[in-house]
Amino acid sequence: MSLKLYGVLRSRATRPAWTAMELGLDFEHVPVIQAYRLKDPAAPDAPLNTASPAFRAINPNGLIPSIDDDGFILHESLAISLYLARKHGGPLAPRDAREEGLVAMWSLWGMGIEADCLAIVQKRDAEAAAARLQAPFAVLDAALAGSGGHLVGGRFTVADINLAEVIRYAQPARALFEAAPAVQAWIAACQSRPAFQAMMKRREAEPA
Ligand SMILES: N[C@@H](CCC(=O)N[C@@H](CS)C(=O)NCC(=O)O)C(=O)O
Repeated sequence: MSLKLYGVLRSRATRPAWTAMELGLDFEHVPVIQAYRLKDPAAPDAPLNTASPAFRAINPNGLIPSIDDDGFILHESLAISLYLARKHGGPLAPRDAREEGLVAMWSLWGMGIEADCLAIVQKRDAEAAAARLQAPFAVLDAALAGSGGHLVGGRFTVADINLAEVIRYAQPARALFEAAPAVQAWIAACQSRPAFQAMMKRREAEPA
């Protein structure tokens, strides 16, 4: 049995890496780097990157992360996290169809705000992005306040991982969090988990 995760952790690969670490899975990490971070991705001595033919054979989209789980290839960070939770079960995974719906809903909801969250961490018109995020943050704040501080089932699930790893990109916009105390408490709780901290330690050990 073998699980390979393709993608440096300075990428959306944090989502499946965190999920796998929460689940206590052994996995081989293949640090495929983004081609745009290399001077010459096609150079013979270039590290394996998103433009490398060997990686394109795994993911023809040329994007990280991907996994190879015993020959089952899957792309898209959020889908990979959902798959790992579904496969390995336990409290991280949805317990019934309703929870499955809610986990999917919050993961997809995160996709709707990802571009604005990214704009903040990447300092691209960050003020306008933060202004657009005020309304969704108010929605999330009310949802968390009304459900005991977790998104689904009153416990930490893969929905929290998927959404927390989108919301992290917005953290430089502190005013957004000050106006949404339940979001602030939730992200702090998510990020205090040992598996998150272990994943971030590995991420920070990678070249910037
Ligand atoms: N929706 C995809 C997005 C994947 C994506 O855009 N990955 C970036 C890194 S975070 C990438 O591989 N970029 C490589 C490139 O543009 O060459 C996911 O969530 O997995």
